[in-house]
Amino acid sequence: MEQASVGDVSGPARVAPAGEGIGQEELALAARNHGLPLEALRYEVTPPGLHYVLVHYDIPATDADGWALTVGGRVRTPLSLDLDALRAFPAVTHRVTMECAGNGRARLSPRPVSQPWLVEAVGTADWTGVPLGLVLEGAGVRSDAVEAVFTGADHGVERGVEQDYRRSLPLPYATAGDSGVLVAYAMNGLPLPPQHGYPLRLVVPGWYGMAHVKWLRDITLVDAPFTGFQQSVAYRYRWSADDPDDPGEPVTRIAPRALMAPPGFPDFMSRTRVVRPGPVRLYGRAWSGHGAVARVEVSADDGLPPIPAEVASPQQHPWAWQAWSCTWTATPGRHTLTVRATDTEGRAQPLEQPWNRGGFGNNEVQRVAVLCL
Ligand SMILES: Nc1nc2c(c(=O)[nH]1)N[C@H]1C(S)=C(S)[C@@H](COP(=O)(O)O)O[C@H]1N2
Ligand SMILES: [Mo]
Repeated sequence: MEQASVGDVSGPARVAPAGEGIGQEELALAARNHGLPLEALRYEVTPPGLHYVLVHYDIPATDADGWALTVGGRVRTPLSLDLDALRAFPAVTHRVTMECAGNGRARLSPRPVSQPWLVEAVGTADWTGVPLGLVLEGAGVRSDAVEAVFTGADHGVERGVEQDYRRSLPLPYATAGDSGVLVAYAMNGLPLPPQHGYPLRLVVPGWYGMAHVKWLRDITLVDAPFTGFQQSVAYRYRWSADDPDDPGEPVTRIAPRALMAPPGFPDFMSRTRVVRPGPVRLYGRAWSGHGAVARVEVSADDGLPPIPAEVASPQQHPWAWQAWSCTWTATPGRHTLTVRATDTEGRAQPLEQPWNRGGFGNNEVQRVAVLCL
């Protein structure tokens, strides 16, 4: 009998040729991994079940009883911490906006074939847990440690590589108090739901979702940069379509984005918004992993000057999205509303797609089709 291998069911990454629509495999992923219904932008903290979800493999069977987080590698004292041991540390809560690095991928042309997000892979939660620095302090980080590698309890195969989901963060960034990295055991004051990492996950404020390792079971400190699949193969910006040797640049922090809660009411199928003439309050949320959002502008039609929006102060929650709002006077006809965020570092959302082979960080401005009756 011929030997079977995981490569038989797990092909290489590919970009859809022109004209190839979203296929069955992408549909299957989209049905598992849901986004934030955009009307839920009305909530500062995303209600349970409306936060986006992304799971590469399966949600693993995990049980808080008997769960142990092991800490090892380049440490003086390897640890095995159960949930009670973690809850004995002083608890910290951070409000964090999390976004999938693949958000916007399905709007790219040509389209990288993967989870086909449009713009909705985002959510905000209050995460409670232990600062990573405190956990590692207990283990005693050796001076030759350069990175911490985080392993989840889920297992799968991806592009022919069988693996546990695993990502790393550089030291000392990972343990610095002001980076806000948490080993979290609660979401919005309750134990983590299964799909969000029960019983433990990493939270890395300001970074795209792939860094926030769920079902966290092990932290290993290493003396050389980690080169696992999710670090060196996946989650790289590769700007050229066809250079197979391009190592790419790592995907890290979240690029700025503003989203609008859809105004008026929708058509069931086309999702086109319908409004009546007169003042329409437009509102939504905006965020950036590089700092606060300084400015949000809405333009109601090409050629008209943009409407500046009021943007809420980020003061209390520096890692959470900021509410914005403005008033638009709708006139009969078809309109395209465009919303654009600029952060305090001067990064503005592009008007055209920042294409890359994995379809990461596509923060091209949102455009909302509206019919005014
Ligand atoms: N163990 C594990 N952690 C993971 C993932 C995963 O598949 N396995 N997916 C990552 C990705 S790509 C994203 S975008 C976020 C999604 O987190 P959420 O489902 O809680 O929104 O989890 C990250 N952490
Ligand atoms: Mo993601």
